[in-house]
Amino acid sequence: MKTTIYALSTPPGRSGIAVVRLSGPSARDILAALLTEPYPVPRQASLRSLHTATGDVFDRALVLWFPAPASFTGEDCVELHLHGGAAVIDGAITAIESAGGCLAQAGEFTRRAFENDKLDLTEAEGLADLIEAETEGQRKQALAQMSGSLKQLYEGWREALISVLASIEGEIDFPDEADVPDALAHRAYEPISGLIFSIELHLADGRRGERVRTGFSIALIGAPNAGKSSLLNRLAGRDAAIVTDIPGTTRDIVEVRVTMAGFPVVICDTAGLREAVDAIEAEGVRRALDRAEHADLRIGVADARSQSELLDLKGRLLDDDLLVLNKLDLVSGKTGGAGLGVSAKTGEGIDALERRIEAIVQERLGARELPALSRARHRRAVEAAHSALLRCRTRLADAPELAGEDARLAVRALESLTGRVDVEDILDRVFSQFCIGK
Ligand SMILES: Nc1nc2c(ncn2[C@@H]2O[C@H](COP(=O)(O)OP(=O)(O)O)[C@@H](O)[C@H]2O)c(=O)[nH]1
Ligand SMILES: [Mg+2]
Repeated sequence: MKTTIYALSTPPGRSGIAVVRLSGPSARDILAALLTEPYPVPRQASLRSLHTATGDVFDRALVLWFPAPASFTGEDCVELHLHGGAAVIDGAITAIESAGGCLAQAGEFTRRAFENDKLDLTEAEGLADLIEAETEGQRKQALAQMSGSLKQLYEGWREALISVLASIEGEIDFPDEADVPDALAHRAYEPISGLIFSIELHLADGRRGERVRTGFSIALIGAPNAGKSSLLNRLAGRDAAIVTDIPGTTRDIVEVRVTMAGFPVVICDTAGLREAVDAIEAEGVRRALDRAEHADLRIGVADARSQSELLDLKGRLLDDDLLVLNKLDLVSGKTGGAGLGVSAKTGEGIDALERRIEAIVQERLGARELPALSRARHRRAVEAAHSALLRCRTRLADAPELAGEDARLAVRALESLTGRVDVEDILDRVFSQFCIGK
């Protein structure tokens, strides 16, 4: 028999209300052990005095009773909306433990909900992301995923593939019927190609969903003293990096996390690019180049007075990157339109630069019609399904048995996404990221 678990589901510490949750076959009896007044009606908040085993009243609080299966976990559940003081919570824990409750592990409530088919693995991940969400864009993506956007997509592919698999297997079972091999290749080719196309669209999204979760990265690069650190501080709204007039001040990468267009953005200040004067600076330059290569966007910063800095940066930036001409305050007249003119010193042009960055972030991360895969785990499984389908398609005409095997592999890859097939290590990894009480 399953244990009955409990946990404090609100953060520890003093608060107006603290919620302790119970789930499992004894949840009902444990609540009964705390009460002397009538048992609450299902799903209705009831005010009750709560007692420890020795008869001590530890709180007068709202209690909720959710009989299975209409609960978050699908099991009998109880919620105690206690007053959020340490002694009250201690009293509740003592009373619950002496009535047979066991402290839940991280993510155990959600894992039970998953085991009872209340949600699939992608929805559980969406729930974890929603709890972690710090920006509006993250919230929207997490909420859509928690509501089944990825599940529907993957389940739809799986169903389509299973009907293709059925026709391939029909062919293997009745090989003698006239002209069937050609018919099979004919029947299966189109739907498999359609699936391959949808999967390729899903994969080729510039890692949008993963970036929404982890942050869009921007690297500031340029010559020493161009004003990269000053610009970082402007964008961050605080003195994050040291600014001096000594070239080569910045060596380590300084990262600042900001929210732009509702998405998390990580801006990195880097060492100025030049022939380094010592080993430390050389390492700084190496790191700067490495970061620039892996960033989602590079912002080249040049001193607006220097033609050579401008030329050097043009060689380092990609088409979609930004070029900023700094120290506009020292230039008389215009900058000639080669880049965005700003002054990190006076603040001139910074608003316009921020709007440009926001537009880029919005364009690259903003919502599309298709839901975005949001984790490396999804990408690996979708890629596995994709390569199995490519093999399947080439084998349709000549080797239907092998094609069938490939189609089955693709089905399995899709099923590992939603957690339909048991992949214990994946489950452990997904649920251990939750906090205790969720
Ligand atoms: N006049 C002026 N000086 C600037 C501006 N931006 C940075 N500086 C100065 O240029 C020097 C180098 O700045 P810093 O941000 O450390 O450049 P970095 O080496 O690219 O990080 C410092 O003395 C700054 O005060 C600007 O827009 N106008
Ligand atoms: Mg610097």
